[in-house]
Amino acid sequence: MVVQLNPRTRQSSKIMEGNQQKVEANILLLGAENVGKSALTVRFLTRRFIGEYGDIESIYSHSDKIDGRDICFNIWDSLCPQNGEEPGYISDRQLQWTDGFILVYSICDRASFNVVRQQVQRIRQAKNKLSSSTPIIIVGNKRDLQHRRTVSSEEGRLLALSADCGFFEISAAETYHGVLMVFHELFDLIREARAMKKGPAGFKGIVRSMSAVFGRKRTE
Ligand SMILES: Nc1nc2c(ncn2[C@@H]2O[C@H](COP(=O)(O)OP(=O)(O)OP(=O)(O)O)[C@@H](O)[C@H]2O)c(=O)[nH]1
Ligand SMILES: [Mg+2]
Repeated sequence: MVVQLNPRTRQSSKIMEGNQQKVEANILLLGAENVGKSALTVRFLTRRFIGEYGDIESIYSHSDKIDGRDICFNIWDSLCPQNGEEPGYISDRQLQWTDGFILVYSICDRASFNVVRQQVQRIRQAKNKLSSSTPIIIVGNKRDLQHRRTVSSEEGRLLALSADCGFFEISAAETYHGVLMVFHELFDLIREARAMKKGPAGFKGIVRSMSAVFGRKRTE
């Protein structure tokens, strides 16, 4: 089962995106050590859960189709900061690269929930370094380990509500579907943020492409 909270409606992104070009989205996974960032990434890329992932930091490219449109996801599976940086640290390079964040904690690890809380604050305070209002999805992972739960669903949901983030509780170990929902919901929010950023120019774009269609008809 997946618990979900949508921070905003989805309608505007669908209205604002007119053309059929391939769309790219850079997605950064953050969170404390051992919470399942790599498990989520690998589940999304391969539909599989393989158990152990090692200490690898990578950026993966993955093509997908959403609503008949080709999407290229670039997914940065980060490692918890080493080199003496504090656990919630996010580099400027990461902030500038990403179009959307997935912040992962484990429902059995309260310290990892606190790291996500810090990271939400950092992202919200770093507005000037981000290209636009960059969407965040908070993910409580390891939902299959109910007997070891130390963070309630309610706490996760409240944190998300307070900072205008999406929220899911999932088990990367048990289901592919929940992971898919996380990435697709974030992609919807990214499209929405881009459409909002475009503002009136987006509308001009629509008018331009309509006149191109009418123009072509007249010459046929
Ligand atoms: N029970 C359970 N275990 C999981 C789940 N997701 C990941 N794990 C396990 O948790 C451990 C850590 O998973 P990783 O995906 O390597 O975690 P990570 O956040 O990438 O860890 P670092 O890269 O070291 O920061 C592994 O042993 C996984 O098998 C889950 O949903 N349920
Ligand atoms: Mg990892």
